[in-house]
Amino acid sequence: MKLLRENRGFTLIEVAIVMVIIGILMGAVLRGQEMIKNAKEKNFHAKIRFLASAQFTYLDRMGEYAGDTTATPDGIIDDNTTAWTELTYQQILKDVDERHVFNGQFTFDGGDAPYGNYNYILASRIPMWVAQSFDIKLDDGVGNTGNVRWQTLTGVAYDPTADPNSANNLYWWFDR
Ligand SMILES: [Ca+2]
Repeated sequence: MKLLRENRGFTLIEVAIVMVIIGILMGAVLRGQEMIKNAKEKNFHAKIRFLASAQFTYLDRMGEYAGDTTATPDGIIDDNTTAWTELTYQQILKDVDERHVFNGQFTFDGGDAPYGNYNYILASRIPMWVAQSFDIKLDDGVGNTGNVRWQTLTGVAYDPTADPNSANNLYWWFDR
């Protein structure tokens, strides 16, 4: 009789308890992933805005944008390397600011279509959903119109049906 009791396997209650524990653990993992996702998105938004304000700080201090290398500054950033050298020399930015949380980097440039008279910050290799969320915050939420634009790494412009995690390059004409 004792032997029978010991070999009876798991009771329903025991199975239920184990399932509940597994459920709680999975919920915690998913919530954790969601929190990390949100934190990275917020960090990215804050960082790119910080870079724009860094250029305005430099403009205020030096009378021209960092990276505007024409002999008589024309207001258009034309050299990203110089932009970073000047911004870090003025201690407005640090070298590490050049990279973002999605493992791509920021580039300052300007003078390109469709807004040849203005400057942009390019953020490379960010998930499409982050590009879109930034566009919604600052612009129109559409990838091929307005001051915020994004496209795939191979230059395919705005495809709202694409995988939201696909890598995109984001352009923000921050001084327009
Ligand atoms: Ca847009």
